[in-house]
Amino acid sequence: MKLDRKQLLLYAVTDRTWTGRQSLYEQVELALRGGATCVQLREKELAPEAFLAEAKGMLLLCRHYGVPLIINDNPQIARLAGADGVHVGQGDLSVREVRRIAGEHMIVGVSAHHVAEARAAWRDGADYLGAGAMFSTSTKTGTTHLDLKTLKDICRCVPIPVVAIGGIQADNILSLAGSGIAGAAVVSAVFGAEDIEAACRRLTALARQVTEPDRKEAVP
Ligand code: TZP
Ligand code: MG
Repeated sequence: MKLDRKQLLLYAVTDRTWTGRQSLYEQVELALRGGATCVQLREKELAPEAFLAEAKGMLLLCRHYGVPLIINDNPQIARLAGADGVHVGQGDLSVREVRRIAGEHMIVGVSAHHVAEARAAWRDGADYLGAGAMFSTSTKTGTTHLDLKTLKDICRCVPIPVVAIGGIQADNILSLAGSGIAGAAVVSAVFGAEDIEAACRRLTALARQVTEPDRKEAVP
């Protein structure tokens, strides 16, 4: 599956913190019903067998909605599950190593925090970049703040699409308008929402305003 920048509009990154009343699978389905355009399965604690079984189930779900499934960090799981891509951070495997393990056809996303990292990731063959943290977040520790100018510079310095990440919510996403991003990657404002489907509807409409500045649309 080749990546289109439109598929990055609302990039839902999973987190089990808010499961219990609903399973992660049910939560992802609500996000997809609400318009999430990409799903990243981010599992930091799960044993490999459970991770693989979950990835296979999520892939069927994502296929049903015509949305790519990206696996965080783990190209082996991505290959075995038949997922569409892998996302790696600066301290993880290189793009080349990911493709060697998971296959040349894989979508590979790389986290970048400044122009030099962005250009290096693009030269290495990344298909898209994740840039952040744009706002304060309690979902991930040890993040560094990335200002709007740096986000713009990153978007301008590479020909591949960029998603912003980190603390993005309905009440701050519009401040990213004009930065050049293809979309927003969101964890807590999706999976921590009381009504995940409604939260995604709203975030998707707002993200369209950010990525298509001339668009006039009612936001639910
Ligand atoms: N990478 C940079 S910030 C972040 C990740 C995975 C966490 C984003 O989570 P949230 O809840 O959308 O702030
Ligand atoms: Mg990582």
